[in-house]
Amino acid sequence: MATIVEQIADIQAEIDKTQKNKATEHHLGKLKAKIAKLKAEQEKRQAHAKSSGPAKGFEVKKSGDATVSLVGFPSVGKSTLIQQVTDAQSETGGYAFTTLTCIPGVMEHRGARIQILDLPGLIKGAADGKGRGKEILGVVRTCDMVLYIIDPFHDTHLPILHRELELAGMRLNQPPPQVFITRLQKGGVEIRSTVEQTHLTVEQMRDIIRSFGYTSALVTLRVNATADMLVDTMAGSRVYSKAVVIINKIDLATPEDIAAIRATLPEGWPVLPISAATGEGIEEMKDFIYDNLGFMSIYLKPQGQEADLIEPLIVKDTSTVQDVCATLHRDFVRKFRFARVTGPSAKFDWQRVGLHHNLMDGDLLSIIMRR
Ligand SMILES: Nc1nc2c(ncn2[C@@H]2O[C@H](COP(=O)(O)OP(=O)(O)OP(=O)(O)O)[C@@H](O)[C@H]2O)c(=O)[nH]1
Ligand SMILES: [Mg+2]
Repeated sequence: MATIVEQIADIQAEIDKTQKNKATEHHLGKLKAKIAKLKAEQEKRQAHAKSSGPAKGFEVKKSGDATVSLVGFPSVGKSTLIQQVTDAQSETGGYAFTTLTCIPGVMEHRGARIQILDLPGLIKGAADGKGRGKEILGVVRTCDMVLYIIDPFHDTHLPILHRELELAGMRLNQPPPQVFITRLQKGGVEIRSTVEQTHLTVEQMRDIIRSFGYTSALVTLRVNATADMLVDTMAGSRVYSKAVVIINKIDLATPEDIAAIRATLPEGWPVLPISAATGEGIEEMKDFIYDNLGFMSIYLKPQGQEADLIEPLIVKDTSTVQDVCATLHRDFVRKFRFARVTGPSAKFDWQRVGLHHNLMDGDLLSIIMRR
């Protein structure tokens, strides 16, 4: 009997050689469902085998307002880059696998403390454990954002890296699918849909759901669901986060080289060319990271005191007054009366607002509480 790893590899090989089109989607979906089930089984066994947490050299103590991981092939310049923007001492070298463990550094920018993790180079087969791939991907999964680093001379790198992350259950630059599945005791698999379904028939969907061992379930679809979406929702261990791309070593490239590599990147992904060696683009990169993490700075003016214009509060850029109150102290929500705002989100200075007001970067906020 083949081991789980062999079984997964066999099924993956079959997926790879199957053409992707409407006629094969259901078949591929079932194969992917099988892999998802086998992986769940494998993770369960591994969790039993070693209960001691991350491998040595890969235990990361999270710090700061967000964490970003550097993901790239060996020798693309990850360690050179982290040295440019943080205080981390990560060895660099002109040979592959200079970095062997996870090395954290902190970049302070626009009032935010952003933790950056230097990692060993990632190679093809990483998701199966090649080159400490499992340890690396385990760290990448826990981060707020993936910073892919490529150079202008290898247009195959990004697709390979991206595939390894996908195999490790990461879904980047895409929202979780609007698919909701609740297991039921009886009644079979019922599918309710708010939009037209063109990818799969109801019977094919039932088939995929049943292959996870669910005989009865309520499935609610708010999207035109693909087999991947069903499998991802059933598998449950997917991580949805953001990814950006840095093109390094532009000091060695012509503008044409850079344009050519750019043209191969997925549409709509944030991209920035830099040179970690000469420092070109490094200042822009700090803004680039900060902006893509989606932060904003909120200045606080305690009631009856001067505003603190030196140290803003760094919060997610989707935050409302209530979110800010909640980060400060639970009393701020419980005893909240109203707030006053001056700045980009205010119609006029010291506009009176409630808990659901959406704040904007650079706002000055004063919270008025009940006594
Ligand atoms: N010309 C040029 N060389 C660079 C640049 N960035 C890094 N290098 C060189 O590329 C080599 C590899 O750099 P590292 O920073 O060690 O690469 P790494 O991605 O950390 O490599 P691993 O730790 O092995 O995965 C070193 O010789 C660096 O000096 C760059 O922007 N331009
Ligand atoms: Mg390195």
